[in-house]
Amino acid sequence: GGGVTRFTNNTNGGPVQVYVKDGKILRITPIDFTDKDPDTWAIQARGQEFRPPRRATAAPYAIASKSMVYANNRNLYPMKRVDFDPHGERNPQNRGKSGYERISWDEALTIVTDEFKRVKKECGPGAIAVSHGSHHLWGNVGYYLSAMQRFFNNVGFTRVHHNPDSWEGWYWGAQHHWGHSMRLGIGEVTGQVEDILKECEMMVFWSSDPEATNGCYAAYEGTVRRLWAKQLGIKFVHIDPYWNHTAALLKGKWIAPRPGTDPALAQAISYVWLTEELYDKKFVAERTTGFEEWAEYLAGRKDGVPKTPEWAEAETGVAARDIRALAREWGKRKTYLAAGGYGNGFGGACRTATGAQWARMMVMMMAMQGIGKPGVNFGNMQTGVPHDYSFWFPGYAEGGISGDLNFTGAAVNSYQRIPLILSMNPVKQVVPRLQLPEAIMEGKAQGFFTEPSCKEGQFIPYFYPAPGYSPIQILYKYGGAQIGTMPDSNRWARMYRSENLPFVVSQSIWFEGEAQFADIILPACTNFERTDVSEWCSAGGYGHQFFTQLNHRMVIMQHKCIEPLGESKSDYQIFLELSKRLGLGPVFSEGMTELDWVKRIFEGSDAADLISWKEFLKKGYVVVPPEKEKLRAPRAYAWFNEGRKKDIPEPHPLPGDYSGEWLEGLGTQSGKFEFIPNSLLKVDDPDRPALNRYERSWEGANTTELLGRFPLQLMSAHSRYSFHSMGDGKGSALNDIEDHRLLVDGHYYWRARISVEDARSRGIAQNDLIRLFNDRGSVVCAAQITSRVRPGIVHSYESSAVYKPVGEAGTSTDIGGCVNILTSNRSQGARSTSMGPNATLIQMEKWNPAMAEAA
Ligand code: MGD
Ligand code: MGD
Ligand code: 4MO
Repeated sequence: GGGVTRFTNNTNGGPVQVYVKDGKILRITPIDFTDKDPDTWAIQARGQEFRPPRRATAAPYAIASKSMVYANNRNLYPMKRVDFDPHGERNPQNRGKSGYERISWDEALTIVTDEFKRVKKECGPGAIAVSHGSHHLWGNVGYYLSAMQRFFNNVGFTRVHHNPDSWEGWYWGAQHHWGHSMRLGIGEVTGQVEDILKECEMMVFWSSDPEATNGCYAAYEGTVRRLWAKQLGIKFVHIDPYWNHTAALLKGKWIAPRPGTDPALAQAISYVWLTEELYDKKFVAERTTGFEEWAEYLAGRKDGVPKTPEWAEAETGVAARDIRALAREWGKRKTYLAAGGYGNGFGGACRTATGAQWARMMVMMMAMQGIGKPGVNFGNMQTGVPHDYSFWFPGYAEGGISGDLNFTGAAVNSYQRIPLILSMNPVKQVVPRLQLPEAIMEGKAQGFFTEPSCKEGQFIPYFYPAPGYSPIQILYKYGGAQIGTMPDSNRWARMYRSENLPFVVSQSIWFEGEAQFADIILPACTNFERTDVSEWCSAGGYGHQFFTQLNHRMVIMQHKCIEPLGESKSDYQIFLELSKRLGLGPVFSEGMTELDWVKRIFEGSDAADLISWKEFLKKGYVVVPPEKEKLRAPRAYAWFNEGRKKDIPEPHPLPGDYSGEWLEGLGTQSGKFEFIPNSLLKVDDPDRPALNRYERSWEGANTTELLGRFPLQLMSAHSRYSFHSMGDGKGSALNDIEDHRLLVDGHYYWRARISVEDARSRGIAQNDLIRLFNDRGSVVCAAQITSRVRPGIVHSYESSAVYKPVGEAGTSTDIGGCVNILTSNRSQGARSTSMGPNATLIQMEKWNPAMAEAA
């Protein structure tokens, strides 16, 4: 009523309803179901029935969407840096210093396409590099893997190749023991919820904080399920140097190892299992290889160091009696291991010097415990909901309208179901994202691929510049989060000032982070200002079946709720306009509008079997009915445990990756779980020995020399409130959460959590501004003094959207809160391209703005 229209849309943190009046968003709310929506599943266990509430939850950054749309730093008009002249002086050294002037769309687009043509003619293929984030506002048409990929394939571009940052240790380590390359090394995701409710007695959360990270994209869907586990009296243990939000909600035993020493803790637990015969001998004998050699290592038969709880106490700071008690209880009870927030692997302590060692230990421990028998598995109630796994709607990594069969997951389903003109990038040069600054400034870089089709793909190195290709001349930056999100990120600020980079375009929604270094800014709009369609929490690709985290699968019409603000345009429209100037307009659009594409995707998907197009447009969403109880997907790894062929609904691994018959065994050479992986034996990598022996972090509690100057270990986890940079800064409502940022003298400072003891010894009081620093840089945060961290540890979040140096960019103190300025860019191994930002030592002191001049 009152001229208010209710639309729907979808976000990284849940689907929402959007109330609009007079072309303005009034409010944004989560979706409650009606009686007309299909039934909700229920599970009977231990004499009770468990059924989730009939609604969709929403994350803080979803609810804050309105303030992101109307942010005070929206890019509303095309802009040109005042002292950038494409036909004269370009002044790259002034990027980030000089201001901007408004120009017309026509002028902006012409400058960009003229530059494309110029560098292609003058320098040759590869001169245009494209750098995007890992994430995106939700959708299948507007996503970077969709419209952007389609456009740049038609231009030809050097891809800035992402390391598997969400999966690091799992990808480079764990997958060699148990396969799962197509999930980048993490495990199967079916049946865990029912199994936990029926069988499980204890859950060990190991660097797992789903109440902060929601697994990924799943809002608070898993919370109710974890509360069921609590209600059933399942015992909880939390292994995390930070008393995290999940621990605070569920309670239980807190074990706080020194960051990065976790592999030692895991080895001591395994040692107790070995010596006290608390492991599954039958499983180990029949389903695994290499255990004898591993057992010898644990017992210290060769190196003379038995991996006892006392040995681990010295490394980890965890009392030997606690380690022994945990090992005994774990060995005797039916236990689930939650590794990382998603539970089945993915994240956790994988982004540190010892990340691959840790992820390897997680799967090796589960192999000792006989994974797949009732009540013994990976999980934390985040995955394994009883869904209809046969229902298909494309996830974003299935490439949307890209038509790209090589680089997206389009070849799995999309290309057969959603006909479109295919596209392919003729440029084979790639550059590792983690070394983009070196590639530009020093002219060379080397990387290893994120390659999901097999576990050996990661061993193949690539080099920049690639033979026959031009060095990068144009950086086309889509979004601009990386000073907040990439390790040792002052490098990015320095890169932008380089003479080697004649042209920088930023296609961004907000003027934040890296956007201030662009020569031309093309203003994009949010998903609330354009049309799209999507399934909630469906990633596709490596994130196969991510929707398993939800209580209900939902396909959402992403209505265009309001007109784009100012002169901003959807990314699709920007790429269409650029295509037109390259003579590629119809090839890009196929004569279709964004709404036409949405309809094509909808009609190619199984959603069209559930609801008519008209009804879908009107209602805005459709809930997928749950699978009938007797058809429910089986428990993960039950097939492997029981020695049967694989019977769970996933298309992994590729047929050629089985060593026996199709569906027989894991994706390893032996088909068994390999304690000493054959694939690692073949490469002889000193940083990843086949025998997963404990190696200390290169920057941590044992690097005594550094520790003298920088005695604190910095942890930079994922923000509970924003989704990386999305939702942070920009005058968003999230700024008002004092746990996220704190307003001091008109500036919202990023938070750092420090211990009572470290605060006292430095004269720091609650909410004081503090300067965190090391040899790499210096960042100011507002102190939050808390007992949730032990002395010696500073806990903060990565991913500040705001980069605000007080002096020279790239060297001076940042008051925006980009703690990644402090983190180490060292790869976890010389033969991998991986990040280990949690291996970082710092010092801190009180700060006041007057110190800015000195810094
Ligand atoms: P995002 O914020 O996801 O971060 O790091 P990034 O991928 O760098 O970046 C998305 C960018 O795309 C933003 O700039 C956003 O504004 C832009 N964008 C989003 N939607 C649109 C759109 O519709 N149009 C346009 N034009 N732009 C859009 C994430 C990365 O961070 C990840 S995934 C992990 S797992 C790592 N975690 C991590 C850590 O644990 N510790 C430390 N220290 N660092 C970390 N960095 C990594
Ligand atoms: P992290 O916050 O990096 O999240 O999900 P995760 O990788 O699970 O780490 C989880 C916990 O590990 C933290 O509580 C941290 O204290 C602990 N930890 C860190 N180092 C160590 C260590 O050495 N030992 C031990 N024992 N614990 C350690 C990441 C996932 O989250 C990803 S990859 C993405 S892209 C999404 N990002 C994201 C976001 O940015 N915001 C929100 N709200 N949700 C998100 N969900 C996703
Ligand atoms: Mo990630």
